[in-house]
Amino acid sequence: MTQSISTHLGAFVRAESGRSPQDSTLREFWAGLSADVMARLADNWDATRKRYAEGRQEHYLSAEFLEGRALLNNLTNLGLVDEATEALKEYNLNLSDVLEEEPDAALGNGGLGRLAACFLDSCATLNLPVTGYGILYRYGLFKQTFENGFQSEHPDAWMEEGYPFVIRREEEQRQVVFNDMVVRAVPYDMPITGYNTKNVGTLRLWKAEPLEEFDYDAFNSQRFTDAIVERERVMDLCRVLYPNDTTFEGKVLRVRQQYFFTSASLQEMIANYQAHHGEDLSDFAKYNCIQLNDTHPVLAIPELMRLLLDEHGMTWEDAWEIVTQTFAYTNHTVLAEALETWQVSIFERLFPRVLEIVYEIDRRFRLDLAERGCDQGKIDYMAPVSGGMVHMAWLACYASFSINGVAALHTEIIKRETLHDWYEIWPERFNNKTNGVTPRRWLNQCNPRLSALLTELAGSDAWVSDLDKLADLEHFADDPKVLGWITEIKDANKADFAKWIKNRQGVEVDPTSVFDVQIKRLHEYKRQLMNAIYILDLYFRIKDNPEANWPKRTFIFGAKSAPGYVRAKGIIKLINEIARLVDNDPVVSEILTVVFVENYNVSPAEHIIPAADVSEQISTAGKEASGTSNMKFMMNGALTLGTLDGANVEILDAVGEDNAYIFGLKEEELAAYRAQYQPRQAYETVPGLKRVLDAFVDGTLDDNGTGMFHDLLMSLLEGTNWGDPADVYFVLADFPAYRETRDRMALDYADRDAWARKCWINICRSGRFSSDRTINDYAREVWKIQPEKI
Ligand code: GPU
Repeated sequence: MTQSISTHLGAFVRAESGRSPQDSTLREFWAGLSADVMARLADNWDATRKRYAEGRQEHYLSAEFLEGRALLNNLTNLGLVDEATEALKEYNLNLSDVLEEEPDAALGNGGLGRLAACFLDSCATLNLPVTGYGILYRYGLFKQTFENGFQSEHPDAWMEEGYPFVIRREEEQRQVVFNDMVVRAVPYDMPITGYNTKNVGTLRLWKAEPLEEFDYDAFNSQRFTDAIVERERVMDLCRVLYPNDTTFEGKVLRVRQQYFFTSASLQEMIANYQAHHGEDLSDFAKYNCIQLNDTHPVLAIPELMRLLLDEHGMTWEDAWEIVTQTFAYTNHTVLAEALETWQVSIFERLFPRVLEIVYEIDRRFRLDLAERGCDQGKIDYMAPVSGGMVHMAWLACYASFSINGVAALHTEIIKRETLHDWYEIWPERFNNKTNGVTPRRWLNQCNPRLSALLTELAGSDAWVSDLDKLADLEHFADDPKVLGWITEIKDANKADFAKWIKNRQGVEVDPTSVFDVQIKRLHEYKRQLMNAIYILDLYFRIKDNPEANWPKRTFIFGAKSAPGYVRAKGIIKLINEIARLVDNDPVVSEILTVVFVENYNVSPAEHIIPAADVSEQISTAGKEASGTSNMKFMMNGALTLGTLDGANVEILDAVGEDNAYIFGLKEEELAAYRAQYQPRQAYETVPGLKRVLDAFVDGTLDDNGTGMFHDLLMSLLEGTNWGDPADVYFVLADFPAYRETRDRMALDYADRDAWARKCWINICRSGRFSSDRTINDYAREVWKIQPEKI
């Protein structure tokens, strides 16, 4: 199709609305325009799929893909933004209004799911034969509202009104067999377009459906409920994304989900192999590589064994050889509470044959280690099955040829601690792949002003698919004219944000204030609480001395808490109460504003990040495996205020100490610090701290009688009765350094040229944090795949 969008838009909209375009809604225009885009990419998509099916491929298995919106991404990749803008003008519509109609595909919790989405974007752009496999959740991550400052959760029926970017492929369905049910796995494919390429990759999301639509016998004999009960039991499987980020919950439905999508995906890989390379599966690993995105898809390991043994008649030795050459495992956290361990009894109930295979892997593992001279204690610790539990990470480490962490520091920690015993035996399996983010969505699309400047200065848009090119622009850091433009662009982005948030939440923010942002899941280790304590302390300092020359600041938060994570919910309420306290104070509200963006998600992030001045990356050293918002901020010219944790370490290495604000205890200092740490002493002696913490409970802030704020205070001062020490995450220990650094940063902002210079250096040195760099590293060092340009 080479005709312009305006030729067909009316017809596509009519097909959606059953009305004339003049009478159609914005939503119907969105659907119509999206349908046009799908029509335009169809042939290339098909050609790409066929091409990839023939050669060596990589399969990215992930329980989460946090895609966000698709239309602007696809319009940009197809070079259709201007045409779409013009076509909509004929109906007196704005492209941006139409784009805002699209729901976010929030099939992920946070960093891990968004990373998977960035990776697919890079694979498409780099023409790499990679397919993503996941689950078509009917309900994505819950929608968050604040009710009197408390988080409440609502279902996110993101595709209930129709979603044009997935195609149901009925004819490619599989069957997944559980002990107590057999389900159909129906694939829904989402096209993944790339920048400056015709290749279109695929995200395949499986949906569970009953074998028979309906039990007609039951229905005909008037037992209507019976007829639908079984159907609903199957549909339950894909109903909802588990809303936990970096915590494990041993729910039966969750393990069902994991087995469901891994089994369906493997069956397809085998069928595809046989269609192209013959019945004999000996060369399976020559043509297929599978990346396990954390342990969520690790059931693929015993399931591939089962398929090779039981369905394809292979010997154990041959099957194991294939399995151990196929899988690569990425670890995304060192937090103990995230490690998935399933009760043997659950496996027994759902898939006894898979359990049998896991036991056999375990038996051979134990023999293997005994032969290597390991003692019984070590063998018991490392074994895939122990204490009535299946340890998914241990299984992954034993069967995978590659084990990687997601930032240099993180990889060192898993080698030294989390996975040390495996590292001792198989050091060659371990490697680092520092995360990255796609510069298409996170710079080119979300920050058109800055992108236009980069393209103009560079003389082309080649940087969009080769972010290292920005390094050539660094010399403009000494050009006062360019520094002026950088400041103007940031100010315009901040004015846009102010309009957006006013419209969304009714909050007024001053675009001339410093925009200081922390957006990420709510977790104690990420230390939103330390940020809140700073703001409350600043509030009191301003009250003490209102005449001093306080820089104007806007503190922006975005965060969802897992619904069952009570303390995280307490922190949300606390921040909302501080926002209210500040807002109600006639003096302080002239200087400070606190905004908690409701229902933080991918598309809000696209409004927030281009407007940020300060990027809060303040996790306890050693706890944030990588972080990825830190990279998005850097690319958009926000300066990092951070600890030496995760990828912050590498950001600092890239930009140098003059261009980042680093503070706090280092990972290697924490153990010794803990031995003598007395949070109560900090509370008594650090100036201002007692006043702030007392305000949690003395009536200054109101938790509506829930006791939440008291619990927060106790977590800092007393520890908990289940054995955690006080202030596990060193909030009070790092607070003085944080306050000093953050104060200094706010003052530095006044010199806009000096500030802009730092921003520019951050932007120009962000090349290594493009997910293109990450994916090229995986492709070369782990997946051993080559570009296949159609
Ligand atoms: N991460 Br495990 C998640 O978002 N969810 C998880 O379940 C696990 C890890 C995050 C890490 O916390 C973050 O540091 C990292 O940048 C991200 O994965 C991608 O690797």
